[in-house]
Amino acid sequence: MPRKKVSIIGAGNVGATATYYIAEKVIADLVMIDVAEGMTRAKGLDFLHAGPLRGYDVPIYGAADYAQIADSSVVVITAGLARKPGMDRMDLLKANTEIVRAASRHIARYAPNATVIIVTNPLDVMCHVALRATGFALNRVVGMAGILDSARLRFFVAEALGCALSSVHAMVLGGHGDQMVPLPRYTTVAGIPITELMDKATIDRIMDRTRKGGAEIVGYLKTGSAYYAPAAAAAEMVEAILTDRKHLAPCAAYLRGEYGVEDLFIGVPVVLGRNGVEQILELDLTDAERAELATSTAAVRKGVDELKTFFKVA
Ligand code: TXD
Repeated sequence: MPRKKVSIIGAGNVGATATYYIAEKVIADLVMIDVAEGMTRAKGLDFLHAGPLRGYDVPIYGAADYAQIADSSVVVITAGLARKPGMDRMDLLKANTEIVRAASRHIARYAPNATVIIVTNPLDVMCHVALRATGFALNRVVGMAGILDSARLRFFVAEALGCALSSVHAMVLGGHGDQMVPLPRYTTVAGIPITELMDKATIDRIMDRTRKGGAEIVGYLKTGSAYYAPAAAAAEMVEAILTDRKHLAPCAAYLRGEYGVEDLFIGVPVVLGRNGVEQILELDLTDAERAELATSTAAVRKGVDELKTFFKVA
């Protein structure tokens, strides 16, 4: 069976790193599209040169021309501006809307059967832009945030308990922002909720560090945002979809009444498979968790409303 094609729009830090991680899985032919044509061509060649050493043997092509993404099964949009120190994710709204909208129109034209994974910030709002601009079915547009946020939470829990990362599973709901909702009751070590294993002060500290995980890295980097873990999260989503893995993880999905939310992309547990978002799971939440989710949802709603005002998006 011929390998499927995966295209990455934006060959910057997240896009190029995700391309590299996917190449190492040897599950797809790869195309990177970027307005910086020389840079994307260079990275494509560089990745090919690494193939003999790293043990992957897949075509990887960097280009500026969207025709190259033809018939991709999955397209990941990472194109856009990255957050600078002191800059809120919402500050990126206007610039990145134009970029994501243009990319989405090209995807609809050249890869009409693709599932689209959005990475560009502000994440939940950009999902909305892509859904409208592609005209794709609701299950075919999904945002990457919860897998990254829960990976950070998993690391902090494993570090605090001194246990293996692979034993820790975590759940983070809500928008991808400081008001995300990490859920201690649904964060477990070998099936044991961390509420049974740690005191409240430790849990609160870990949850706070998870919420600020992106900002902590921006603070050190000064001129950009995290990209190794974000790229790994995007690569995991690509693999789940391409290999029909039915992977259950938090992703930004379009809600139609689930969790009491209508017409908004919010991070919730989903099953990722060949058809994109194949299921949305509704967890039982306490009143406090529900209230946190409502606050997070309101922040995303505000972004979408601003978007509608600026750009007359439906
Ligand atoms: O959890 C998450 N969802 C995120 C999101 C985690 C990390 C980064 N997150 C966001 O992803 C970040 O706030 C940005 O909005 C995107 C991309 O971050 P990255 O760190 O990769 O930014 P870079 O290195 O600046 O790369 C962006 C690339 C760069 O090469 C530009 O030339 C390109 O995007 N770009 C374009 N490509 C194609 N088409 C257009 N119009 C375009 N404009 C810029």
